[in-house]
Amino acid sequence: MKTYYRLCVLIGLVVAVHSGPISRQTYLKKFYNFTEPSGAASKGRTSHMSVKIAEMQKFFGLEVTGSVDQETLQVMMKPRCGVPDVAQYSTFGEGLKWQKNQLTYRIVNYTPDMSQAEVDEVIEKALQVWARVTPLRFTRINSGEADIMVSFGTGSHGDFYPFDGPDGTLAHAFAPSPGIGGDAHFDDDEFFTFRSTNGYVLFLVAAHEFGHSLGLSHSNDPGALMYPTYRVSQEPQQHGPAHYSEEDQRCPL
Ligand SMILES: [Ca+2]
Ligand SMILES: [Ca+2]
Ligand SMILES: [Zn+2]
Ligand SMILES: [Zn+2]
Repeated sequence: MKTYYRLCVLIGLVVAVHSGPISRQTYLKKFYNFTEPSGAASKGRTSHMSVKIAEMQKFFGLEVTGSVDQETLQVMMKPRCGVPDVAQYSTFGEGLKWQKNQLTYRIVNYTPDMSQAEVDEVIEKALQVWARVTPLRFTRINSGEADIMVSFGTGSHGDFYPFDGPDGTLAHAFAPSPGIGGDAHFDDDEFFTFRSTNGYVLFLVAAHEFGHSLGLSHSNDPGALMYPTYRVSQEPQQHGPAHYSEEDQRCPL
């Protein structure tokens, strides 16, 4: 029995270590196209890594030192979008545009965190954010392939970008193109919420992801909707849970 107990503690520790904060290396690989040089170039690896750290520090307006200090580490640990900040290197795509203004979307499945009616409303409102400022119009379909397929999944979920459990990456979306292009995936290991402060507000995450679905990449303006990390403003909540964009639009929920 005692051995069994020890084993459980041990397994618990292993799980805790593996689900801990993302390593700096993984972060730079995922979001800054850090690649490990092959062969004996371990010195090259260190300097290549510090170039990538500097790139990340520059993007977030941190002091550019090329080494991971406390402030840099704090940014790395923030929950964020899974699309890289240097999108030109990524198969998520960049600079692509839909060749039409009438787009379809389909909600493929639902999160258990919210009612289906809430998810439907959130997705529609998040798309309307973009319909208001572009010529694009969105029509929902319930079967077949839509331009923007919206789905919830955990871990490996059918593309080359597995989710990572609670926190870390919250969602990702692909730039316009046929097939997976335009599609938005949400990590269902997160707790999503309609409007409470407990959990990630799905509207904020979705409105950001749909920016990628329409071909936008990340902005380094902390006030912009396309800023890569998740945040909710601390202002009084008269019109909704948060304001989210550089045009100071307010959440319509
Ligand atoms: Ca698609
Ligand atoms: Ca996650
Ligand atoms: Zn993003
Ligand atoms: Zn995905």
